[in-house]
Amino acid sequence: MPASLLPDVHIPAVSVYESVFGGLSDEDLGSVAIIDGGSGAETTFGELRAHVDAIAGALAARGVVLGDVIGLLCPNIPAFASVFHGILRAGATVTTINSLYTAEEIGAQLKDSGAAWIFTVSPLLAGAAAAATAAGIPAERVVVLDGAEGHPSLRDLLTAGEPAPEISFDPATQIAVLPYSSGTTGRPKGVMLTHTNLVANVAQGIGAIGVEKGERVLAVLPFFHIYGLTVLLNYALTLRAVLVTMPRFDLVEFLRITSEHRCNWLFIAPPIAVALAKHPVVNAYDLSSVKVVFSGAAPLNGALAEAVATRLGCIVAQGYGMTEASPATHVIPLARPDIDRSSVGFALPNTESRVIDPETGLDVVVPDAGQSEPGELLVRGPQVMAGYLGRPDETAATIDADGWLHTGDLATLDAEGIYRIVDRLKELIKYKGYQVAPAVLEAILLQHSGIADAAVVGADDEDGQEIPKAFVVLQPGVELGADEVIAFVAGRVAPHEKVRVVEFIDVIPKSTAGKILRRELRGR
Ligand code: AYL
Repeated sequence: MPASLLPDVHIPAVSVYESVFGGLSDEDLGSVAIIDGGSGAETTFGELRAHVDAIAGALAARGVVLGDVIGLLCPNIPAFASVFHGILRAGATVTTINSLYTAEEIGAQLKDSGAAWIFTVSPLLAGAAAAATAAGIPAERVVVLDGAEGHPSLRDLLTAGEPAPEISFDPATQIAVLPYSSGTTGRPKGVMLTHTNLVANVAQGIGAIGVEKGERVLAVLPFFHIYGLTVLLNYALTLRAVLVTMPRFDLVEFLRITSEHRCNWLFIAPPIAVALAKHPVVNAYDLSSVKVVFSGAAPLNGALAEAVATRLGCIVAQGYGMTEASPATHVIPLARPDIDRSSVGFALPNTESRVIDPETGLDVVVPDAGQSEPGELLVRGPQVMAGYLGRPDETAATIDADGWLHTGDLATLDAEGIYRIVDRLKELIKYKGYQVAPAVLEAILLQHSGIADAAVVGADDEDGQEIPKAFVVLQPGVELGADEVIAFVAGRVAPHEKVRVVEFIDVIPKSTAGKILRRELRGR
């Protein structure tokens, strides 16, 4: 059953700027687009668009041209929106960088993407500057939004007084963003998402769940990740909702901001659902404004979803997707409260979807009642990436000749057209909804002189959330504790990539071709 059951929507052939800001009415211009959750400072749509135009003008005047790549390393603050859209407006491509990354990780992304500039904030400048130096980016192209000696600031760009350039390009082929994802295997790769990919995913989302004009949307999920980027920065702003930004997750601050700013939509990842369902402090806040809690990025347990819905008296919905699909491909539509919350609902409008037997490549048989056998989920649609930057082989291994994106996730399908994600074929681990690439951690573990071999897989913590677990084979005669292994890795990676549990074993199970048998390790 490949075609979506939801009616197709029109996908405009326009740039992201045109799609988000093109149709602003006079009334929209004066209404609030973003509230800084910490300070309460407000930015109207008119101010936001003026900032976007000014940044585009300043960049063009400084030599930025169509197709240049610019790094953006910044937590969720209102200026992120101005900078992100300003760069796109100048015809350049944004490579969004995880703000928890180490200097080495930032440098690797800047180099791989060929970034010519980076935008950051002063608390992240040390890492950004080291990375920029490693990537050959001079200080005058390291913009520090809140200002720093020797660097341009946001104020400098906003007051440059240069008009936005007249840039024309084909939105179907022009790359808008280059987020990094490890996909089904290996290290993070640049995911080439075109303007049309992003515009399509917003239109498809509107065809399934509708945030209404003026509703308040809590923006705690990072804008640098494709979830925050598409659902918050593009989808919510296109619908003229109000983004309430939070630079980092802290439960009490999350509850305070939700309650004080009367937020209506909470877009979250499953670990926040655990806190909303279980933590006693939730009772101390008035969360009556919350209409929908929408979870994505990792599996949501059905009982957990029910517990959140009951405690908050709201709708809980779930979406599924991946960076390579801009990201959304499946969703539980708002109008279907009857659908099991542990499912990911239907394929989005304009999205074809299949479940195939990974051995035979044939579509699974969908029974009249109950679920099909699990198989690999394939999707095809206008939101699927153009490919991985500079990696034709990895692209071909992920998107087949007929345009189907092989997700590396195992799903079931029922006769009603509802999909359930039941497991993962690929090696990727999700920690709090963030990607953790086992290949990166395994390479670090092997740098330790006492470690002979290592494999990293996902394990469950006591709340049923996934955590990275390392299986380690020691060199003969070496004594090493789990804590030492954990500390060794922690000193070399971003906080979300830490190994959380270590098990020592005699040998890492491998196939005859030398591939780690991850399922076997996960099953232990
Ligand atoms: P990436 N259930 C189970 N696994 C999921 C789910 C889900 N609802 N969503 C994402 N994943 C896993 O690139 C799955 O393994 O994008 C998938 O291949 O960081 C991988 O995470 C992709 O991870 C939305 C809002 C999707 C958010 C998202 C999350 C995109 C995460 C649709 O509407």
